[in-house]
Amino acid sequence: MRILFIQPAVGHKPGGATYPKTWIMEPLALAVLSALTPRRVERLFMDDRLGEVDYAADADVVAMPVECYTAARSYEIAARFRAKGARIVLGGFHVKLNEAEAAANADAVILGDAETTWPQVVNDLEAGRLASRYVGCGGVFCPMPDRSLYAGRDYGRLNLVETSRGCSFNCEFCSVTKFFGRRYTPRPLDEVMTEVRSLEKDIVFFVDDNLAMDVERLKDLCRRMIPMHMHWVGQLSIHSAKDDELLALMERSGCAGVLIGFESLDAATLSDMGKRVNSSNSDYAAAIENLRRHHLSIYATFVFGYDHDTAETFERTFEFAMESRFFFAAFNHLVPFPGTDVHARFVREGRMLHDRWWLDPNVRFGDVVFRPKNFTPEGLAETCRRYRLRFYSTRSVFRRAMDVRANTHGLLKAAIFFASNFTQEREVMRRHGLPFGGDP
Ligand code: B12
Ligand code: SF4
Repeated sequence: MRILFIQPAVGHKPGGATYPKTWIMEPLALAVLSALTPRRVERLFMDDRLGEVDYAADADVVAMPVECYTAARSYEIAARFRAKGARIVLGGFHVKLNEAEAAANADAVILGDAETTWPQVVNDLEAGRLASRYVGCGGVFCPMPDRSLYAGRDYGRLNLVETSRGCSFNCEFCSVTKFFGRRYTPRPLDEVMTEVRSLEKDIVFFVDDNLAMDVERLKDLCRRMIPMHMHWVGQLSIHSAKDDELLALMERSGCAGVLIGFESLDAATLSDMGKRVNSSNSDYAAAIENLRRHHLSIYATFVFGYDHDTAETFERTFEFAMESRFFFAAFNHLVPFPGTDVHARFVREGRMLHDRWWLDPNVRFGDVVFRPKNFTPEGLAETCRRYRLRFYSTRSVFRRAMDVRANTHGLLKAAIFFASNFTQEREVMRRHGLPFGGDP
């Protein structure tokens, strides 16, 4: 049996435009699937983001991870291979949260993790008795993802590693708690470190939804990372920035920077978002100062389009982002992902502009798909785009570079700061208007 693993893109702009480079990282879910596949099965791998889908390939089975933004493209690829007789197996966030839709485009859907489902799927495929749905029960991590899958492809300097899954907060716009339930599953740190020791690259992206869900465990991870002399980045919530022992350990263990969802400066908006962890840790300035003291760069993300947001909210947030000298900042508009509470609310309130916007050929990446209160949808989308470009303008990059402690501390960090910030303007334009689906 021959299985073809495909990492789908969001879509492709016509005319051979380059896919957003910062979105192209190792597809970890596929390395997990590959590791769980018995060696007797032949494995092929293509990454659509690198323009690699070859519809002439001979495969018995095509397996793809599906996110909301990649759903249209995944279904398009599935249909082409299905027409040739291949069996289609789909898994990932979007599949669990939109089972009926995914099932209509597949022979089997996997709801949840691969670790407790995929070995059975492969057995059933070989025996010719594939079921239409498999439900993962969670709690298990693949001990060693098969990174040989990535051979011959340049995925840049980061290795992606999981140390836990899920988050017990429940923000209104987030898919994570809908996928995992409000369940946080830590992975044994011995297993994490065995994987880290096996890596060929020296920068690790810990992809956990919230690395600081268990602060004592994160300290333990840091202690184990110190002798590795590697660099790492990760995402965590703001409450962790109060813990000086943690920040000192993060610095010593090679943490270069963290992504923090600040989301909003407005208490009423944080309350609407259900972002309680931020509401109860509202001294952002103190948190930022603590992180900078430990030379930790900050990638701050903000969400705009909630009912209290106005044009003034953007200006105030921009000024805050500049004063805080963030390494990166994301000016995102609210996206009602299907399955989330905000999507259900907007449907109830009659504010969605499209039914299944993620499959609508008239919608592009960057479009606002609901009716905001104080903006037109186009106005909100355009304002986000304007502020992204302003944040990555040359003037802004030099102003933010002046934060020597966090952004340009040491030659290597300074080089990374300038190189990555100066390419962001182009990245913003590459993402903007990207269609959902379409061959390169
Ligand atoms: C790392 C990451 C990224 C990286 C990309 C990494 C890469 N490979 O290129 C970066 C930072 C570039 C990124 C970008 C974006 N991301 Co992102 N990302 C993640 C994150 C944090 C981890 C993903 C990961 O590697 N997990 C580890 C693997 C092992 O887990 P997994 O993918 O869930 O797979 C397991 C199961 O789901 C299942 N499974 C998955 N696929 C399949 C397929 C089959 C056949 C089977 C059997 C099983 C199976 O088995 C796996 C092992 O158990 C997730 C959050 C999360 N918890 O997953 C968000 C997440 C996937 N991203 C999200 C979003 C929105 C984006 C962006 C749109 C953000 C933006 N505005 O720019 C872009 C889109 C990029 C794109 N699609 O091209 C959302 C998707 C929401 C949704 N409903 O679809 C998530 C869920 C975050 C969130 N809080 O909502 N992202
Ligand atoms: S803290 Fe982050 S990962 Fe957790 S629910 Fe909120 S947005 Fe999602």
